[in-house]
Amino acid sequence: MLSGRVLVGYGPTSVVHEADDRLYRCVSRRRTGRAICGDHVRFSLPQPNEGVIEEILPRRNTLSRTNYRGQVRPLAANIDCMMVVLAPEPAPDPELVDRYLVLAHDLSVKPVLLLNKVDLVADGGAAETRLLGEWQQLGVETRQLSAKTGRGLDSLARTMAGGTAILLGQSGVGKSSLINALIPDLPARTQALSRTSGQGRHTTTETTLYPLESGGALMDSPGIRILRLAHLDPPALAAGFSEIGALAEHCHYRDCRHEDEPDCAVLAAADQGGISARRLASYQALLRERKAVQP
Ligand SMILES: Nc1nc2c(ncn2[C@@H]2O[C@H](COP(=O)(O)OP(=O)(O)OP(=O)(O)O)[C@@H](O)[C@H]2O)c(=O)[nH]1
Ligand SMILES: [Mg+2]
Ligand SMILES: [Zn+2]
Repeated sequence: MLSGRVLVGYGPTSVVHEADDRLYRCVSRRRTGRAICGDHVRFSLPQPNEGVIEEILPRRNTLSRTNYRGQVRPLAANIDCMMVVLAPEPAPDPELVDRYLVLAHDLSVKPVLLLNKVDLVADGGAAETRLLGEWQQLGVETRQLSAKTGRGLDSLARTMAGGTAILLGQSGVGKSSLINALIPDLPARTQALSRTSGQGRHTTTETTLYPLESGGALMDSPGIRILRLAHLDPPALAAGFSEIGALAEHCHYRDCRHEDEPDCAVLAAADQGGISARRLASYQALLRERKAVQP
């Protein structure tokens, strides 16, 4: 029996990186379920070029989202750090970032916000810095970098050593460009992936893991516009907005929804600028969405 880590899954087929650095195409069995990017697996090799996954080792965590039909879709497993990438172009979607932070909190994974393409901001990025400031105040680590000029990449590589980090964010923010800048032999690795999977040219339509020499790993993921979190229950959603939770204790009603109730400490704070009204709107949108799916 061999063991390794799943680099990418295409339905029942996956590419596994074995301990001695070889790649194998493997199929999952109904009994074990489908292996996903980041899984640690044990597999047998009944034929030289096709393995069979015999066991998926218990997942430390699973990053999932709800699809448009309300089904939970696992994207990747065994993650230590969620790197949410934003850029001056395409324009940031702050609500999407709030949602990633909810997910990170739920998985007990450290979030880091990466502002990429800082080479494009002429005025030192006043608008972007203001935007990042909102999350910084909540204790979220933020970094400014450029895949194009290399700014900030050395220190990013040092933070990643050891763990598994996933790059997430809208399409076009530069996730794949960052991977390309951080992994010098990326073209060769992509070719090896395509050769092994037999899926033709490898693209970033599937979340893909790249092992790092430091022992850690970096995952690239396809860009998304909407992050649905209908699989998280209201307490899990609330936990992602700690500044709201702290104030909710002072609301008149214990089950206050912070919408139009009298003596609501959260609404009062949002009015006076004590908390971000934008974040409160993000939270309420999540609750509404959840109600629409599971009334
Ligand atoms: N100026 C500048 N352009 C960048 C930088 N990083 C990426 N780009 C450009 O932004 C565009 C999108 O980059 P990608 O790396 O494909 O973006 P992505 O996040 O992987 O997009 P998806 O795979 O669609 O989710 C490309 O044209 C890159 O050349 C940067 O730091 N500065
Ligand atoms: Mg990409
Ligand atoms: Zn309230």
